[in-house]
Amino acid sequence: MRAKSLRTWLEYLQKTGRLAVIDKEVSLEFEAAALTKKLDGKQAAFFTNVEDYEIPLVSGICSTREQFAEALETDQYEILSKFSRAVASPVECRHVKKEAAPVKENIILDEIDLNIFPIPVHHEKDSGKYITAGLFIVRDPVTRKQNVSIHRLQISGKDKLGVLLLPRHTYHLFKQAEEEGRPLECAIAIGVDPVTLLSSQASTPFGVDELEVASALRNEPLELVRCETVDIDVPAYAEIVLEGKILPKVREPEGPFGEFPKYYGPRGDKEVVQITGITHRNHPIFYTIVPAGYEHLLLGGIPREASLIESVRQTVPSVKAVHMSLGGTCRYHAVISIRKRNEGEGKNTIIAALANSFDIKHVVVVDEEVDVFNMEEVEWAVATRFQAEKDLVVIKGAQGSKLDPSTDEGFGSKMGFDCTIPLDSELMRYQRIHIPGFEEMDIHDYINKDASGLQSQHLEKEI
Ligand SMILES: Cc1cc2nc3c(=O)[nH]c(=O)nc-3n(C[C@H](O)[C@H](O)[C@H](O)COP(=O)(O)O)c2cc1C
Ligand SMILES: [Mn+2]
Repeated sequence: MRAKSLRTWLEYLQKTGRLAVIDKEVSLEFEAAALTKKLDGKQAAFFTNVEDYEIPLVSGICSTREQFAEALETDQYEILSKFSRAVASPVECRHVKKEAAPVKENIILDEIDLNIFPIPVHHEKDSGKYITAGLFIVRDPVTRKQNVSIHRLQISGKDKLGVLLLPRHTYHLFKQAEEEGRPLECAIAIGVDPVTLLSSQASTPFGVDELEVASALRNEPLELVRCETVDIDVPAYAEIVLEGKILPKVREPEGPFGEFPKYYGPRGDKEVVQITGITHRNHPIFYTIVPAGYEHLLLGGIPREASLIESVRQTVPSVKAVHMSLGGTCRYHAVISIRKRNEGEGKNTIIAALANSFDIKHVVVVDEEVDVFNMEEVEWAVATRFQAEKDLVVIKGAQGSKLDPSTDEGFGSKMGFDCTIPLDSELMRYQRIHIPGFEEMDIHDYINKDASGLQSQHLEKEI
């Protein structure tokens, strides 16, 4: 299995020429982030020589849709159905003893100092160093089910993190604990395989353990081990685990921080995590996600697409494909193709998509033969199959993303483009031009093998 652990995945990337090893010394302040961004969508960046640190830093381990498909051992078009099946049928994880868990090779319970790890500063106006790629694991004390998500974590002290908890599952469990005056125990697993990483982003009902989604996706139970100082189970093959608790009734300044829409999230008083222990593998690798990079966008986008196609299917069963595009930050823009059977289904698709998530702002609906992943095709459909006065849907005054600066704290408009062809249109009108034989043709069968170029009699002047 390629994606058994971060290490096996990095080996796979290296074998296939997609791991850029950088031995030149790099600074943690901006330089590592800048280099990762230069390689975005092409290669992962593995920094062996981060200023003052022995520990290497890696970023961009999955920065294309194809790479996520490879990690899931499927193809680009099957990712969503595979992901949805795993969310619908999670599989229990397997608990292993400490001796069988590499993450226990080193255990630090005294003199905790997060600065032993090469933690970068990513963007110009960030408040400082941030851990961006930790799986944040907590447990529901009633059901004992765990919950997993990713939260940006500001280094606020040697053993203290500032955390942004948007109102979803972790926040809900923390508020319950805080109302009873209790801290909420947590563990932060850094450096896991890309499948487990993607599972953390699943949109599930409250009560589903995202690590069990990972087990389902891996076709084998994920191995977990109990923490040292908290009642939490963590992936046994994680590079690093930070153990701690979110403190009740404590809020401290956090931010600003460069976020996925390519703007800064503001500074404000946020919850605080007190670190109580650290465990890590021998020769650990520190992993960071550069915010707004393709890796970050796709991690959010793929699980959102899986949820979107399921909910559109309830209204329009003939939905074929969905794409939350990179330019729309993989959150705000959805392109959806359908096989239209009844007039008006294009509009129903828009309504269903906007109802799926408050983040979705603009929806483009196309017929099934338009490739939703090819944005030139999508633009062509908007250009030639859309008339604003009848095909445009605008909804004023709805809730959207608070991180979209064009909204009023999230309050704003939604819009849908119905680019489907009217069912009663005459055939030739929307007949795409086509060259017979084009699809089957392999251009290499035609071009001269020896690339000597034009014959001299065809040149203006002899060279
Ligand atoms: C790199 C990255 C950083 C994220 N940062 C935050 C964050 O700071 N705060 C937050 O609430 N969600 C953040 N998210 C989104 C949550 O992890 C995601 O919505 C998750 O599915 C929520 O899980 P839950 O439904 O179990 O609460 C981030 C996601 C990624 C991929
Ligand atoms: Mn959850």
